[in-house]
Amino acid sequence: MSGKFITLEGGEGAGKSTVLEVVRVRLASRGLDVVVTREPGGTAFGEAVRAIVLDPARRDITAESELLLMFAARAQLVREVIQPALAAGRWALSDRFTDASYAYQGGGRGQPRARIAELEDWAALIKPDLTLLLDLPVAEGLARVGARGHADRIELESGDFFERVRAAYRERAAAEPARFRVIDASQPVAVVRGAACAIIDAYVDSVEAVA
Ligand code: Z5A
Repeated sequence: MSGKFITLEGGEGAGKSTVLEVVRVRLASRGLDVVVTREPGGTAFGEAVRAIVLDPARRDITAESELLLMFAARAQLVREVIQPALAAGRWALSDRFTDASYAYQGGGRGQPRARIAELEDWAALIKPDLTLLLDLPVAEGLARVGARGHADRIELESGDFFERVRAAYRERAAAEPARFRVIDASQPVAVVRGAACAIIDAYVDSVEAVA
């Protein structure tokens, strides 16, 4: 069976980190060899970019620079980690990918969709096979991350910014129903985890059925 690429997306505090581990374990229990990564990050170069873009002291970064930095990290991650994994028949699981650029830099910052699509074509190269979108009211997500007591550069944005991010994610999910599965992330953790496992089981079954 050839490797598949699965991504987790959602706004602040939606529970991606919480769900990531349960998805990884579920895939492994199906006998799949899984590479787990995150964005921005996942490579030495990408983690260096992450430190810059999330640094709350870097108030000077322009919307254009931010978009290019996200794709610089992504170009490296795809070529260094994801493509080699898929080529070897492994599965790749990423905490965020290009949909986050459409949501944050497109929806949040107002960067033109066509510009992001162009970058996607030549820098990202690949699209996820399956994307789990953890959807949560903005206020609830911000309350969850606010409990941490520290905010990164993007978390310092306004509620309006995160409403635009959420709307952009939901728009993308509606436009690509075959790839997206939307989970109501306001449900208790156990329910969200159960929903993620059911989606993964059904997806792996469907892949095995055509293999
Ligand atoms: N970004 C971008 O702008 N453009 C891009 O192209 C890419 C990324 C790829 C990455 O930061 C930032 O980069 C991100 C988008 C931007 N924006 N910011 N900031 P990150 O990876 O550090 O942050 P994050 O992706 O937003 O993750 P997060 O804030 O840590 O949230 P999360 O992983 O989705 O949630 P969590 O850590 O699993 O849960 C948060 C808390 O809620 C925690 O205490 C949990 O115990 C609790 N939780 C989780 N689920 C539940 C439920 N169901 N009920 C109650 N409580 C829950």
